[in-house]
Amino acid sequence: MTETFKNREAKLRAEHELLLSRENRPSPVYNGIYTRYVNPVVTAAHVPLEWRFDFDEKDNPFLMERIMMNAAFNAGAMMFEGKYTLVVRVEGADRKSFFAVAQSPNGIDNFRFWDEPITMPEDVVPATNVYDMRLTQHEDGWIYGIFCAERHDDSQPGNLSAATATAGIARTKDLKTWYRLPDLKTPSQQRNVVLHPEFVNGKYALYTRPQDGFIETGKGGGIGWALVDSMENAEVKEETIINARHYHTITEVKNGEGPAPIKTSKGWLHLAHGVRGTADGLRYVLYMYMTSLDDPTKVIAEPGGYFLVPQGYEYLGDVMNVAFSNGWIATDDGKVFIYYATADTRMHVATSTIDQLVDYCMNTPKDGYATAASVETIKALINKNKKRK
Ligand code: M1P
Repeated sequence: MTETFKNREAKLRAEHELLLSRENRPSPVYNGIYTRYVNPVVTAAHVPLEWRFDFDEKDNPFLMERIMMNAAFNAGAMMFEGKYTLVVRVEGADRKSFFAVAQSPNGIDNFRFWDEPITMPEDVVPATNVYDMRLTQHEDGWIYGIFCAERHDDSQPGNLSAATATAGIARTKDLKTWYRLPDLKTPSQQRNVVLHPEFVNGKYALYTRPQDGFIETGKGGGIGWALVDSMENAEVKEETIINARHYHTITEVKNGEGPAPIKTSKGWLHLAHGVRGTADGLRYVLYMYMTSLDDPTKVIAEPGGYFLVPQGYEYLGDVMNVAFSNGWIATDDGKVFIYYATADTRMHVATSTIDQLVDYCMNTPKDGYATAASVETIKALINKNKKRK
């Protein structure tokens, strides 16, 4: 090996290690609801060097990056074997997304990918692209991953952008070996399908997001709910909208369930994304709601407005003005680690607690659906503060 190659490799490895081991710090910005962190937790630059560089000098004398990575975002999350575990959507320079596990000892920094990405078996018709896995540790004992399986829409042969979105389903016990189940059968296209962690009336329960086309939800009214008999041949026969979209709100254009909900003594905590149109394109923000423990289709709290939006540099990236989350982790001591992606580019964490999130959901004013109602809500708070002793 030449000295030049040796030095280049050593520098590359040292810089990579510096990034992986970089300590994260809480952001000083306060809202009492959650704490953001200054550094992203996983980026394309975190992807192992072995996946990108050929370290054989004979074949790669310039030590070129042979396979570039574009982004690492929209990760499913769970606590696995005592580690904060993400199933990251890694996207290569070729625009293909794949899943890869990254783990951290503390949830806020030191995320490291496993040696190899996940080999996801195909359904009968192979997908062109797979992304945005929601992980659910189900009470049946399996860990389920539900994700979007995208294929070209062959009913429009001349249109290269025509695609279909279907919910791909796989399950595992160890996050290494995945057993693919048939894709979800539904009357419409589907993205953002999430498995509820418990049986409901002896059935598997799914949060769905019916959509008319690959991008437009059209008359698909919001986040749906469907019971299915089995995950081995899951078919949605009846779908009820449990969290509807509304005119002139953050969900006007679309919404979608985030990660599987967290069970609390006060109800199920949900994190979701809402999409509105702007002159500059779509704006994706995160919002929360709660459903009843007795009847998970019944919304019992829905704070008005957004919960989290991109801040500062987070706006910048492949798809500007996007905050998206499909992973969070609740720990036994009541903390919640919210993993969110920004601009379809990178992963971040914000930390909170079950108590804070329940308080946020129960006590944040609802959307009054008009300016007059918003002003009254603000004035009520001002008056309350005036009366403060
Ligand atoms: O680009 C923003 C997001 O767009 C899609 O989300 P939705 O189906 O709700 O519109 C997905 O492609 C998602 O991956 C992406 O982050």
